[in-house]
Amino acid sequence: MGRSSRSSASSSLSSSKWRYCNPAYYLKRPKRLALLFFVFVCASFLVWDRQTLVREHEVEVDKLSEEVNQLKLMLEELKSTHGDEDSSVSGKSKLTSKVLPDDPVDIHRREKVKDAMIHAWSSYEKYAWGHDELQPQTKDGVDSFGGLGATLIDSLDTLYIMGLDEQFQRAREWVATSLDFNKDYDASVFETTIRVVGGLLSAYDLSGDKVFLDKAKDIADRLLPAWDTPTGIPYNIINLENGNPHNPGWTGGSSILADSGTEQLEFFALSQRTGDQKYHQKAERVILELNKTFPADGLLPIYISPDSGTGSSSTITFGAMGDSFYEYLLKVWIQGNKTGAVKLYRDMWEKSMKGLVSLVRRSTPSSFTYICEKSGDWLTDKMDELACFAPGMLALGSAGYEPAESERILSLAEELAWTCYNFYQSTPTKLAGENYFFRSGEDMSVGTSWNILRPETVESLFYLWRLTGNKTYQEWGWNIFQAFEKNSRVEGGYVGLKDVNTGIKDNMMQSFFLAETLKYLYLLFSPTSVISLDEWVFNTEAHPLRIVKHQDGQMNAQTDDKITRSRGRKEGQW
Ligand code: DMJ
Repeated sequence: MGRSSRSSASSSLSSSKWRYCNPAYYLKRPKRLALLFFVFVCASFLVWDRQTLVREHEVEVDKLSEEVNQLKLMLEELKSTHGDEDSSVSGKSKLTSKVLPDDPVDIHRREKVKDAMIHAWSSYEKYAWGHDELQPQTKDGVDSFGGLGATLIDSLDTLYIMGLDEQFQRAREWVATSLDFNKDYDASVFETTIRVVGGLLSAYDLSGDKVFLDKAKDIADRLLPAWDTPTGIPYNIINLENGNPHNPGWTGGSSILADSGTEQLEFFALSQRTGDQKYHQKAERVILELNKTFPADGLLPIYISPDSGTGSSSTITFGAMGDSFYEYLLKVWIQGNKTGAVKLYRDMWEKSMKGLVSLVRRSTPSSFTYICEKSGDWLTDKMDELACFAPGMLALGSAGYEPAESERILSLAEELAWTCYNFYQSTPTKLAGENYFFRSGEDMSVGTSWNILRPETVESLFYLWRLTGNKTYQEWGWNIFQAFEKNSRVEGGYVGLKDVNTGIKDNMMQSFFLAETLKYLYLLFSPTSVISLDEWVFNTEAHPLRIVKHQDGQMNAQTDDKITRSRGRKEGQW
């Protein structure tokens, strides 16, 4: 092909490329014009549609960010009114009564306490499931309370409060399917009431699950024959299968004061929740009987005759065998909404506090305040760690006095708490012994030197912190917790110490370590709205029982339905 023919072919190709831009091309071809128009309309619609969508999204995004801002403001407002709450506590909102803000240190500390609970509980699950208590060194279970799953029941509410839901559910299943009270076992009426009845009622109040109430009723019914005595003051031991009651041989036939006067909270609560008054009547009769001969100083000896209702010449103490009788006088008054119906309890308690004040002495040289024990007219300068519940009790009851007295009682509570804290600080392990002697010029010296993971001091620190807002009590509690971590934590759980001076360990994880010690420590670092003291009263094993608000302010039995409504679980409250 020659040069001229190649050039004419290329010019015709180029003209065919540009012909689509020439309007005349389309005028001659109407179908193509229509197609072009259609493509143009579609493209324009697409662009318009995208732009509208973008505009709509922008409006939506603006609206949402405005809502986010409003929610942030509401959250801030809620935080400043109620204190910030850790949703991991249970994933539920809680009633609030006091304004004490949460802070990062508290959050960190309660997580550490929760870790401790997880360690204690999972060790129990692994090595002692269904038994009363775990022996962490030998990694096995022991049935110290007749095989009623004491640790499991004692732990229910702690698990619930800490938001350990899976663990709680596993324990709930065991209660529903394996807990059997029909045992040929001579049980302590006191221990069974405070741990088992109290633990089940608390689990019921928190979860609303009726299985706990049914079981509480079952065991309480088995305990009831213990009150069938001439005075209504109970025998302290009963066979769970055949209902035969008796007192321990070593009391010489007497009933023990604390064992006989520490069932009122649980039995009153049970009557309220079942509508059956019999529990209330049995427990109240004890107090009415003791009130007949109640002395002006409100102090009773630890041995009481169930036949005559009078005390024998035995020790008066706020420690072992006396302690929780005094505690329950105050707490029944709180449980009963502080009304006329329960005024007797407050009056008796105030008398007893006069008695307590008469037993108070100060050590030399450091002026530690302590509560003596009394035998006849003789005072012994000895105080049990068990009596360290008293600072908390005094603080809790101080509000019912006129202002000047209230201040005096609160300040006594604070002095006693300082002494109890020093029971811990004065030993090489920083854990308290079982009791202390105060000798002139020597301040405190440990007597019985074991530590069995008891809760009383941290219990008092919890009340004092709640009621005064003084963070010093949290610091003291944290120091005690660290000493437990250092000395008592072992691979298989937590153990007590045979001797707080040497740190030699024992082989027992007491159920009250999970029920009380860890619970009070956790609450010490939680917002005050978590188990508010306006809504709950703790039994002596630290099981919170909901205070039922009565319309008429009376302590009458309520139906289950009324309780459920007053519990307010539907609103997700505690
Ligand atoms: C618990 O069982 C109760 O707190 C009781 O009132 C006293 N003893 C233990 C804890 O130390």
